[in-house]
Amino acid sequence: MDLVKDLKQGKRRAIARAISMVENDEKGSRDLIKKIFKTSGKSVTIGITGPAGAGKSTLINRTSIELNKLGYKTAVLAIDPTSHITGGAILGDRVRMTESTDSGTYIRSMASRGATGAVSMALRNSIRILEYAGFDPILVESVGAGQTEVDISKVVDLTVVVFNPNTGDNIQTIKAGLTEIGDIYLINKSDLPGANQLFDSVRDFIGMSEKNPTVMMTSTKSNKGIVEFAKKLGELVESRKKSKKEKEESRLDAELRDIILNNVKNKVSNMLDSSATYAKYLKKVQQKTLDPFEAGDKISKLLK
Ligand SMILES: Nc1nc2c(ncn2[C@@H]2O[C@H](COP(=O)(O)OP(=O)(O)O)[C@@H](O)[C@H]2O)c(=O)[nH]1
Ligand SMILES: [Mg+2]
Repeated sequence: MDLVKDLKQGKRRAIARAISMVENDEKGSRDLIKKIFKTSGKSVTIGITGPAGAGKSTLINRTSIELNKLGYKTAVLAIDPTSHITGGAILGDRVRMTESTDSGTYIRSMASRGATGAVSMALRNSIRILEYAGFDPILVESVGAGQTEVDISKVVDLTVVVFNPNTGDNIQTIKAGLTEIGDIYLINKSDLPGANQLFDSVRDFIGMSEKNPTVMMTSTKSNKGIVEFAKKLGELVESRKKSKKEKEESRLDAELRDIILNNVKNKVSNMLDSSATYAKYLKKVQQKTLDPFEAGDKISKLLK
């Protein structure tokens, strides 16, 4: 099987295989990236973020159908922080998202296990794989936005923050720095009471942001606002395409630094494991005859 050739043809099994490879940092995954890297960095990526249960998966399902009607070929990566605990969330997402799979969207759940660095590495490379397979834009679903979890806003070109009425802490969450990240703020579940009020509060608050983001209301239940949302996304995708090159350059800078720092960290860690000097200073710190700062400085100076 020629994985690269199959990927180029958009074969789903090849895409699934390739993403698993980069996700697990398997042997062969670096070789794969080497082969597909050259043409990468052109597809626009859209992060859809917000609290669990906000309706992100349902919304993405509907929106991707509308985007495809506009002529796009959409793929979805769902980063699921709960998947390693229950495994159920992945299935839930898959079930809800099958509809859009039928309409040509590729959907994949990714576990967010491991260090943050490992997640963003897997994410960057999964995006490259989907791009090579012909997808543009690529939607990334993640739980978060100022809460905890994975911060995808540094990896994607556009960020959509999803809120719901009736959850009480929304405005607090927005005030906690959210104005910085959103290009679109969506009040989803607009069929529920309190939606108009939340829309007004978000709009008032967002009004102070330099980015001048859009605030919209959607309901997947009563099928309102989805077409408008997809249209707005389409416009933003086109405008982001123009600045994609500079963005890609600064991302590659960040990625290369990440890789080097990680390599150096591992290297130094291995050195310390077998260093007699380190063992000697550690003993002194443990006996409290030397403080950790002084010991740390002394050891660091000896490292080459
Ligand atoms: N009332 C209402 N419920 C919705 C709407 N969109 C999604 N839901 C429901 O909200 C729950 C969570 O949806 P899901 O898409 O899994 O949210 P996610 O965790 O943000 O991905 C599901 O039970 C959906 O059926 C909506 O517009 N209105
Ligand atoms: Mg979801």
